[in-house]
Amino acid sequence: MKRIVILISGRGSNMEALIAARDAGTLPVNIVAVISNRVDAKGLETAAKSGITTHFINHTAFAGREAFDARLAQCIDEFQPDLVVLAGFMRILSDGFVRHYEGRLINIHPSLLPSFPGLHTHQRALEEGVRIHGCTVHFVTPTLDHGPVIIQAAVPVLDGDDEASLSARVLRQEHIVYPQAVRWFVEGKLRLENGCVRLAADQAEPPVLIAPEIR
Ligand code: NHR
Ligand code: GAR
Repeated sequence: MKRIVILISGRGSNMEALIAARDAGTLPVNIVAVISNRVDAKGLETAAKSGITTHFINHTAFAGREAFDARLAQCIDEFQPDLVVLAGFMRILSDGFVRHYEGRLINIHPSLLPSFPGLHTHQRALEEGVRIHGCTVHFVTPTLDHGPVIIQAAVPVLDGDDEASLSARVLRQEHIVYPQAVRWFVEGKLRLENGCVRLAADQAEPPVLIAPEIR
């Protein structure tokens, strides 16, 4: 069974969705470790309760990004993962780190990239007045939030939405598309080839999800 390491910084609901899919038997994967850069990440507790090995690496204890990333990579590599999954991980990763995991490092970002890279995506979507918003799973490359897209889910922006209602609508879709992307990877249907996504999924599971959801 393929081995994955999950990196988190907070709540860990995307991590939970991966654990739930594994427990339901729909995601054949060995979650070998969950690593957080924040000691108070709720996801650390959740992971430990599921019997998963957890680590905390305090980024503020390092002189700079490279030093933190080197320690992080050392910790990850001890688990010999096939795939490293960023799930609400909030530290920008240096070029060296990203190159080391080329083709085996993925992220979920709470917008329809290339719109709204970076932080505060839901607030910015509301301010721009877009009618469609969503999330993107992508391979991580050195350029922040610009890696090749694996799968996207779109949701409507509704009159009266605020950051809470919109982010909740997007999050429900995140919990569907992230397990799907990881499943494709561990089943050998997904890989990065010359900087492009190669996906061998059948038509029953297209790499786009349009949520008609109006709540
Ligand atoms: N690293 C690289 N090189 N490339 C990407 O595409 C990355 C990445 C690291 C994280 C996740 C990303 C997101 O999905 C991600 C993608 C953190 C920040 C950020 O500005 C931006 C984007 C993402 C994650 N972080 C601040 C920093 O100085 C800290 C913010 C905080 O701690 O709250 O690192 O949105
Ligand atoms: C998710 O919405 C994820 O897409 C986003 O943070 C939330 C984490 O929630 N990620 C980023 O913004 C990365 N910079 P979770 O901890 O409950 O999975």
